Order: sequence, then C-alpha cells, then structure tokens
Amino acid sequence: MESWDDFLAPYTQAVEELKVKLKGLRKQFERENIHSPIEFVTGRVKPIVSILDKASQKDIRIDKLGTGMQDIAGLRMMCQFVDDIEQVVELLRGRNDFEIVEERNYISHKKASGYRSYHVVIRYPVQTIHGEKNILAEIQIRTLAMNFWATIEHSLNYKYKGIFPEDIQLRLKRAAEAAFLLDAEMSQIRTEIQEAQRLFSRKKDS
Ligand code: 0O2
Repeated sequence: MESWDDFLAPYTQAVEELKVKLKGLRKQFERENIHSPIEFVTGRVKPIVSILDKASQKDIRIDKLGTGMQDIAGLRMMCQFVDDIEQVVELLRGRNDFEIVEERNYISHKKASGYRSYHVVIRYPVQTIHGEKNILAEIQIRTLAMNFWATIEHSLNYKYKGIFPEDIQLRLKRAAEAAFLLDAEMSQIRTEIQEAQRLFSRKKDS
C-alpha cells in the first residue's frame, strides 16, 4: 500500500503547475491591456482528514480515490462578472494540456444550499520520474460574490458540522439571493465599471 505522501505527490505537483498556468492567463490579458475575465486563482490539495471524511460520507473505497474523488486537486478561478465565467470555461475548453471530463453548472442549477459556481473536472497528465500519471482535478469558476458566500458558508458549515440552525439556514439562503442580485447589478453597470478601470489604469501609467 502506497503512503499518503506518495499518493498525494502528483496532486501537489498538478496544483502547483496549474496555478502557474492559470495565473499566467491573467498576465496575458494584462499585457494586452484587455479586461481579464480572471481576477485571481487559488489552489489546494485536499487535506487528508477531508479526503477521509468525504470518502466515508460518499462510500468511496480508499483504493479507488484516484477515480472516485475528483477534487483532491482543486483550483479556483475568481471572476468579477458572471459573463466572465463563460469566457474562462471557453479558455479551458480550448486548451490541449488537459482533457475536460465533466462540467457541472451550479449557476444555472444552483444547489439547495444556495451555492453557485461552475465546476470543470479535468484529467491532467503529470510527468513523474516513473513516467506520466493522469490525475483528476476540479476547477471551480465563480464570481467574487459567489466566492464570498461560499467561503462564509463553508466556514459556518465547519463550525456547525453541516447541520445549521433553521434561522441561520434561512439567512444563508437570503445572503445567497443577495449575492445573486449583486452579480446581476454589477453585470448591468459593467460597462461603466470597465470605463472607470480603463481611466484609472491610464492615469496610473502616465
Ligand atoms: P472542500 O473543503 O471545498 O474541499 P457533493 O456531492 O456536492 O458533495 P461532489 O460530487 O464532490 O460533491 O461534487 P461538487 O458538488 O461538484 O464539488 C464539491 C465541492 O464544491 C465542495 O468540496 C466545495 O468546494 C464546493 N461545494 C459544493 N457544494 C457546496 C455548498 O453548498 N457550499 C459550499 N461552500 N461549497 C460547496 P468539498 O469536498 O465539500 O469541500
């Protein structure tokens, strides 16, 4: 039986490589002076305790984690606007350094919790000293407002161990609705915001 260190090594390598690659996209937009659909990128390897928790909740055998758990390697791409998400997904679809195996649209189909995000599961080839190893990774693409909500909900979830008091659950749903309205409002005034950003960066450069 492989040690956790050995098992997780290609996932760590994949997360590091993908962070560089996906952050690089933003730099390309900046260099060309066009609005970047990517605000920032984060990545993490799921901690062993979380892997074990999820495996027991979802009945995934430990020797089947490589295929049964898609988000051991996780990347997040944050966007300013909802429309940017589709542009980011298109960029991912056009790449040839990984293969998309699944897409889950929790924006058009939000979760019961109020969670919204676009998930793209990829098969990513990691080059190791023993040859190529394909691993699954999950890229979550969301707006800053969706990320704000998900981050708070995730930490409350941790505190309440997934069982929220009814009033908190209701407030979280209302907060999700507020985040949705904020995204809609921001999209409407997008043109004005972009114009302001262009003026600001011109001023900064002069
Ligand atoms: P962590 O700590 O983020 O790694 P599921 O059946 O929904 O449990 P599955 O099949 O793995 O999950 O696929 P899904 O839903 O596409 O991806 C799960 C991940 O999406 C979660 O990972 C979260 O990152 C995020 N997510 C899904 N639903 C919610 C939600 O209601 N609230 C928040 N805050 N995040 C959510 P993990 O493993 O839960 O945790």
